[in-house]
Amino acid sequence: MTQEKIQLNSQHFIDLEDKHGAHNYHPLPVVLAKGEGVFLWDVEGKKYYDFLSAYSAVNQGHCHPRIVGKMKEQAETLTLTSRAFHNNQLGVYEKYVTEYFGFDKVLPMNTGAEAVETAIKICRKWGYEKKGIEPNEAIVLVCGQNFHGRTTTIISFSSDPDAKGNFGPYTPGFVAVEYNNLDALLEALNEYGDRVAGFLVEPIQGEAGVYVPDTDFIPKAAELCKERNVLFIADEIQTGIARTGGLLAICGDCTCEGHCERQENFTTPDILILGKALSGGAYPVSAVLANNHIMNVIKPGQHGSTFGGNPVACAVAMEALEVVRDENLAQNARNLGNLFRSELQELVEKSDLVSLVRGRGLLNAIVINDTPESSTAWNICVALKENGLLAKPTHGNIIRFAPPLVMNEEQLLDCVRIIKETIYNFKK
Ligand code: IF1
Repeated sequence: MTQEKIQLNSQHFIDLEDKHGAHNYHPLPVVLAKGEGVFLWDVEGKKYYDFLSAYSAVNQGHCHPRIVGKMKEQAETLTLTSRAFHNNQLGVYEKYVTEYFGFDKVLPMNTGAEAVETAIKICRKWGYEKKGIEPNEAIVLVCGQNFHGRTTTIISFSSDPDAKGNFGPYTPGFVAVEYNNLDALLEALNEYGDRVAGFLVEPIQGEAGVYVPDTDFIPKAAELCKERNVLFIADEIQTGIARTGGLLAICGDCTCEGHCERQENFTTPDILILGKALSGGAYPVSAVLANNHIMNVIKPGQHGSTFGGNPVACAVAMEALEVVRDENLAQNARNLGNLFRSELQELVEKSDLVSLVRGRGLLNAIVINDTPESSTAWNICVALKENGLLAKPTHGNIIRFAPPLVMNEEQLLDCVRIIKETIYNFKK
C-alpha cells in the first residue's frame, strides 16, 4: 500500500480519537466503517459478527432498510419543530407506542439516561401530589450493582466507583437494596415506610454481568410495591424490545409480542422505561410510559427536551417496532438464546477458562475463570476479534454476548464455532 493509503487505516482513526476526543471509553482496537444486519466491517474491509449490538440498541440489525428508509423519508420532510408547536408525527407515534405496550400515555425523550431521569421526576412528583409524601422527603429504592445511565443524579445511586467517584455532591433520596433479594426490599419498605415513592429496577442486570434474577423476584417485588402504594419502575432500556425473548423482560416467558392479555406471569410496571432498540440503533429515541393517574402529574412547563418526540424519532421508532413484530424477533431471540446457552454449556464442562454461562433470550454472558482485575476477558475479546467476532467484557471477567436479534441459526452456530475455537485455543 502507498504511504497515503496506510495513513487511512485503523491506527489513523484511533490516533485521531486519542488526540482530539475525551478518553471516556477504552474501546477494543477495531475501527468500524460499515454495518449491515448482523455484520460489521472495519476500515481494512475485515468482516465481523457483531455480538454486542451497541449494547442492545441494534436488535433489528445494522442499517435495517425499512428503518433507514423511514428515517431518510422523514429527514427530507421535517426533522424538528420543538414542542412549541404540534406536528403530524408525534400524536400518531404516541397512539402507536402506548397501544403497543398497553399504557395510557408516553413522555418521549432521547437517551436512556434522560428517560430514567424523567421517570424519577414523575415518580417523585406523584409521591408528593398523589401519595402525600412530605416535601423533599421522597425515597426511590434502587438495586445494588445497578446501571441506569451516567447523569449526576443517576450515578448518585450507583455502586460502581468508576461511575460515581469524584462526581459529588450526590443527589439524595435514593436507597439501594440487594438485587434479587425480596427480604431486603421488604426491609427497606418497612424502614422507609410512606416516604418510599418508587422502586427502580432492571428486570435483568445487564452491565452488572447479565444477572438473571429468580423467576419470582420481579413479580413478587411488583406485588410488594402494589401493597405499599409504591411505583414499580422497570428500566427495560437494555432488556426490552425483544432482547430477552419476550417483548419485555418482565413478560417472563410470555411470547405475546405485545398486546399482552396480561397472562398470569406478566408483571405490569407502573412506569416503563425504554430506549436503545426503540429506534433500532438508528437514532436516539427513549420513552417513559405510564397510565393517566401517574403521568398526569406532569403539567405544561414542568418537563421537556428540545429533541424529545421529534418527527424523525417518531417515524423511526414506529418502523423499528413494526420490524420487531413483523420479523418475530422476540421468538427468534428465545429460540436462538436457548440454542446458544446449550451450545456454550460445553465450554463450562470442557474448558477451565469458562465457569458459567447465563442469560435469557439473546442477552447472555460467560464468566471467565479469572479475577475481575485480570485482563483475561479482555484478551479473549481481542482474540475473538481476530477470529471475526466482536464482543466486549463487562465488569472485569464477564463477557457479554448480545448479537442482533435478526441472526439466523446458521449464523449463530458459526458464532458458537468461533467462540469455542477461540476459547479452546486461548493461552493466558
Ligand atoms: C455507557 C453500560 C450497558 C442501560 C440501562 C439506562 C441506560 C443504559 C439498563 C442509559 C445504557 C449503555 C451505556 C453505555 C454502555 C451501555 C451499558 F455498560 F454502560 F452499562 F448496556 F450495560 N438503563 N447502557 O443499559 O442509556 O443514556 O446510554 O442511552 O454509558 O458506557 P443511555
